[in-house]
Amino acid sequence: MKKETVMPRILPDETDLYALTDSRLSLGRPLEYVAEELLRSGVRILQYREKKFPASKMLEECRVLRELTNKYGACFIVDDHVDIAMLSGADGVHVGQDDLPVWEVRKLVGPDMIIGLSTHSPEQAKKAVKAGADYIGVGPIFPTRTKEDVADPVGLEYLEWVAANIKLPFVAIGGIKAANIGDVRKRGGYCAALVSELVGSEDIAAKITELRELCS
Ligand code: TZP
Ligand code: MG
Repeated sequence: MKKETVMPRILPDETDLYALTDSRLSLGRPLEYVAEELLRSGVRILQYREKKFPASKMLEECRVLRELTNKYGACFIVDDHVDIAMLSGADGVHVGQDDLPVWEVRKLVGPDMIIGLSTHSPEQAKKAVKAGADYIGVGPIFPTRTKEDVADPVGLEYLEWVAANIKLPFVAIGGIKAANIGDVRKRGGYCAALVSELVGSEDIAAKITELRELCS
């Protein structure tokens, strides 16, 4: 009989770095290479985030990332696309304020799949708890050029508020780099999500070591 692998359900309160993919910022390197560099350096949550690819290509890439994350025992999350998350066997899906509401996504994905929700204010964070999100994104903390139509930076104050008031696991995101990750940590952000600083780094393993040293 084929043995089923039961993947650990890793949430942002259990790990320090959350990496997101972005082919535009990966210095022309293939997705598999970038993902494997992140995973072998100890990233335990990897999110697939591509805004402009056809669905068929996204599904194909997500299946590759599902295999890779399984190999490293890491959690795999898909941005926006509930269907692709389900078809690729991802551990979770991450939605924004303008995507399908969390309670509707829950009807589709069932009780076990992780649902992450981006939030930009205390009101949205409180609503995320009621809606049944498993974790929230808190940001953008700093200005960023990675995301189109990005909300205004919320600053470290909102992060601090979430740390003090919200019981859900949360991840800080937006403009986080080696230069400011220490501030994020000091203001209550244990888990930091990064795009350009990780996938855009020439030496991803060295960047991860540097980020971790800055937080210790
Ligand atoms: N959500 C809020 S900001 C952001 C997302 C996906 C982009 C963060 O990218 P970077 O390069 O780490 O600033
Ligand atoms: Mg979205």
